Amino acid sequence: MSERTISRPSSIYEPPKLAVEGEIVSKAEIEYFKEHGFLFKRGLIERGAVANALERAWDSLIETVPPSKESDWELKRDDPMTWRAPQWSKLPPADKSGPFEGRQRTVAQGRGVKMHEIGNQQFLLDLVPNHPKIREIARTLLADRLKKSERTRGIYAIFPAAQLSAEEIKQRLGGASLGPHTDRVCQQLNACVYLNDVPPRSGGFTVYPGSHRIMFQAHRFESNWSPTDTFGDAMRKVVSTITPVEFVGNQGDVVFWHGRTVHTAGVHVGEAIRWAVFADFTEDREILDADAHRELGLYEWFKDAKMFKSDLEVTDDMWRSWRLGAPAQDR
Ligand SMILES: O=C(O)CCC(=O)C(=O)O
Ligand SMILES: [Fe+2]
Repeated sequence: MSERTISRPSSIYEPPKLAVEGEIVSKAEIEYFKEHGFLFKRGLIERGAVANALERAWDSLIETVPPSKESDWELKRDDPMTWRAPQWSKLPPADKSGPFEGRQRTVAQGRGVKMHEIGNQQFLLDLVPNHPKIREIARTLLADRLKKSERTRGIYAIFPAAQLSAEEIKQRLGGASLGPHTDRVCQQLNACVYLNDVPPRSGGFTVYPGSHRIMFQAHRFESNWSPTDTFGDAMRKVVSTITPVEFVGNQGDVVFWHGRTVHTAGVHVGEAIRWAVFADFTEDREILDADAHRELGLYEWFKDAKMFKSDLEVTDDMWRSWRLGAPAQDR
């Protein structure tokens, strides 16, 4: 798809002051979300709760992702010097059938680790999709009646590289390491929660502002994966014309983004691990079952983004399914 189009370099996101004291999402924030496709909310989750989740993320990593026996690399959670250039053992392949079909329970590839299997644990459900503030924001933006959350996608870590040469750093800052894409299945509203502080150029989640409007029009249906034959061109247009923004943030900050937004893991030339939880929100509508997803080649067990049984055709009005702060009884 787009992976081969080289991205423009990302810039660090500078959040405008749009929040209004006492309002969970201000009118200005709703307008901003419509225009740009995302909303960055600082300090949404209490640091203590996030710090506990981060400890559990480490426990899980150490338990499920062993270092390669062929290398002398050792990982120590309290020693950041050991975090660079991880060398993992090969993890069990994805199941060929059954509930975990098609995707490894944990994926450890180079510097990226995606711990999907723990994504349905209660502490993660409580921390992210069921967190009162996060849920309230998702309800205000998308729909008063959201699908009950069954899981998050899990915890996604990006490890620091070995010492990079000046040339390698230059290339990465130039956009060479970015992998812009959109997600499939059923895309309405997503969230990325930082489990640790994420300084500049340290793997911060990165989005292409306004790309949701372009990519929305490159689908047949509003939310279900349904790319039209303009999809590739739309992607190339986004990646070649929009400067992506990287979210620098703190533990407990949250990025909400429209499901059609083009995004990527950010440039990482830093020294720390980027720890984040990704979650999906959809309206509470009738959905296809697991086998129907398999038949469509869209069985992604680690996402709470199931295809709607029937979806609306794309029109010029991309917001007709969205609440966008309207009174709940109007929907
Ligand atoms: O880890 C990240 O920052 C991005 C992950 C992502 O976009 C994905 O897994 O679809
Ligand atoms: Fe993605």
